[in-house]
Amino acid sequence: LGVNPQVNMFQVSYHHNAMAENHHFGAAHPMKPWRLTLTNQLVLGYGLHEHMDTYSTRPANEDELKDFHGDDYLEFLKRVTPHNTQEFANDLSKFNIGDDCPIFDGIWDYCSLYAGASLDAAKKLINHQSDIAINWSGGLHHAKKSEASGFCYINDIVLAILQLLRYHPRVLYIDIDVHHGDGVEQAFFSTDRVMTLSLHKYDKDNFFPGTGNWDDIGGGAGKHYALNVPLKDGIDDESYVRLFKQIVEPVIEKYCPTAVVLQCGADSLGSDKLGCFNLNIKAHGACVEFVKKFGLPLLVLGGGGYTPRNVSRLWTYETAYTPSHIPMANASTNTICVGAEIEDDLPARSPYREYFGPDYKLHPPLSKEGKYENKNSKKYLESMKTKIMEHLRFIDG
Ligand code: VJV
Ligand code: CA
Ligand code: ZN
Repeated sequence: LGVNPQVNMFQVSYHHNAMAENHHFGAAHPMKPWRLTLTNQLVLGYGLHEHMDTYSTRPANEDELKDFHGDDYLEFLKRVTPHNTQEFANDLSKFNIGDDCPIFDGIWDYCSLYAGASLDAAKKLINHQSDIAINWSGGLHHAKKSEASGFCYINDIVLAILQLLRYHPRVLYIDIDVHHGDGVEQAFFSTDRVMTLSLHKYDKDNFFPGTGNWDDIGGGAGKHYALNVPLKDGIDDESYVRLFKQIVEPVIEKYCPTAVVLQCGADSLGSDKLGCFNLNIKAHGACVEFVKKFGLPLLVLGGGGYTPRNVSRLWTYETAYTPSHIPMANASTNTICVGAEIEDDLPARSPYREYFGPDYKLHPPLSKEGKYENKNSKKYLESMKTKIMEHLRFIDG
């Protein structure tokens, strides 16, 4: 592990609580909170905690959650258990409880912990106690005011942005999860104080949540302040990173955000159990690095990611990469958040090493030739970029 403190210009805070990881959505459910245990073990295994301020997070309290969520919905989440679910029969459909969002043991603790972590992280940025704040347990972008959706119950992102808005005039939200960041977009649909940008697989009828086409742009005072980049199956490293940079740079230059929230859903990686893109870890990380280099207060959140070994590889790499300011050409290998260069060989002594075989590498090839052919032509991607540029003409920073 090579860390050069001279080039480590960013103070990074890492918000973590092992309690959140011990929850189970159900045996066969794709959302597996223990992917966070795997991530934290790798982060510790590489010694990255020595280069960050690590905080054990506390649960958010009900008043904090009420900043966005409905009282009756919160009351329901607080009281419902797998054993008393029958008593809440009328509420289940109202709050969209079902296969995607089941009731499981400790659901309230789980939700309040990941939300508390995002709120703590936002407050570190507000107080200038950190430049980059990381919460891998957050990023649950589908939750609505009074409705669970897509494995998300409490929208920690909306809550964190509401905190940032107390001190920051303009917040930019960027979402690289393979799914549309619909809950965050909806919450800030009609304000120009938050710009939301989501890149995602879009197929109205066959891919969740079916929203986020290019003509979905916000409304009222927020018209042109919601941006969506609908993509097709199989997008590769080069096209994704190029498109991301081509869009994010002018967005930041035009909108002039004073803080940025980045949802780093790992289901946009190749070989994800639910995803359909073809990205490798370095390409996903290059997007995080690109955002980091603007030097704005940055809240880094998790999100989707359904192949736990790759989720943990990615978020470890992005943790390492988050505090450096080393120009890419000079960085000999891999450094995103803390500016630490971490080896491709995974730490030798790790309690979960068996999950990473047979290669035991940080960067196994994830893009599978033929699995998802790249259906995004150069021409299509160019046209999506052009559409975004047209909306940006309406923005005055
Ligand atoms: O596609 C859907 C909705 C259905 C109805 C419910 N059935 C279970 C699945 C089809 C139309 N939901 C998506 C939700 C994706 C949420 C992504 C969340 C994030 O990454 O953006 C942020 C954290 C979906 N895709 C796959 C599944 N649900 C799925 C759910 C299961 C399952 C297998 C697949 C739930 C339980 C079990 N297996 C046992
Ligand atoms: Ca997205
Ligand atoms: Zn997702």
